Amino acid sequence: MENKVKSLIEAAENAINSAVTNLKELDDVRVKFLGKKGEFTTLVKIMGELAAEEKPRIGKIINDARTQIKNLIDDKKAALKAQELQNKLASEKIDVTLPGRKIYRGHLHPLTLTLNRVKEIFIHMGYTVEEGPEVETDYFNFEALNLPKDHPARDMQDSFYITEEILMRTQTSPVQARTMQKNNANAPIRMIAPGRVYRRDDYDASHSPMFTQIEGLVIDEGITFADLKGTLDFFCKKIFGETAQIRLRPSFFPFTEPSTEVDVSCMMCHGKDEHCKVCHGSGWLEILGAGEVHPDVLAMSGYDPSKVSGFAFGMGIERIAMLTYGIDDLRLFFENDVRFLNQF
Ligand code: 2NM
Repeated sequence: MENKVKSLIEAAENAINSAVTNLKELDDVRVKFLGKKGEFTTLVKIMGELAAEEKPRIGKIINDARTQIKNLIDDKKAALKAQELQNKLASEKIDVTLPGRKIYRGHLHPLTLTLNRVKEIFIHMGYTVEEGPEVETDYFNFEALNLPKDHPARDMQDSFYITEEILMRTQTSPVQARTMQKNNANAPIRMIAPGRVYRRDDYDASHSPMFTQIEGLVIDEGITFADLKGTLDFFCKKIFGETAQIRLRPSFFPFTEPSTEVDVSCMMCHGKDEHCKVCHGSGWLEILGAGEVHPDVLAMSGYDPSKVSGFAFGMGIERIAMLTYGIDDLRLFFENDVRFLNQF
């Protein structure tokens, strides 16, 4: 019996020291030796067959052995737990001295940046910002702007018609007509209308069937062509720099009379480089159309041309952005290649 206990201790010692590599295996050993159906339970059962005088001595031996094995298991358990913590600390170790990972933030599109700059200049001068629908009626897009039914700009070839009477707006001027009609008669207006416009055009480096326009309208008593000139001169100096100059050439628009095309002095070469890629040596860049609002346009929207007068202007934001950022292909704005967009 004593030998049996001795070999049991040895077997348990061996199992704990060599076979066990984790807590689960250790628990298996515990069950095998100390569990309800384990080796010691069997020993205790055999004890019943011993002589009465032998029982206390053998009982003590068995109890001591059980305590010994229990202690071995507890020690091993503590060692395994310490090792596990050590492994966890090693695997989760972080180097707090490493530099942080860069987080890439998005930013506004170059056209939005340009549009915001233009808007800000006019807001600074007291203009309101008005918006209107991109799907327009023939009436607001053409009729109210003095474009008669047989005007070539109304050709199906030039506009995206949805029905006979509804089309994608070809300019933002319908917003001006809507604002005038919404107002009390002859109420002063100082507004800009930014937004997308649509024309049946090619898609190449300088044309797009969709582009961004900003138009302006000022109406009040005594507004003259000098106000138009001063306003656009101020605008060009703000957007292109204080050395910018403007030049006006006579032109024609159905909704203004007289009408003018506005050029700004070349900000790349200041007219000094005959090979300049931007102005091609002319020294001037065409950037705006403008004029005094046609009396019929005023009258059609409830304003009395004998009491008030006004000026209006329009420009393409893509063109302004191309000039200010030095971009030579319009399509870059619409194709959203991040290698292009990241530069702004
Ligand atoms: C341009 C050029 C000239 C213009 C006219 C009007 C309105 F509604 F008052 F009649 N809005 N915008 C206008 C005038 C637009 O764009 C090149």
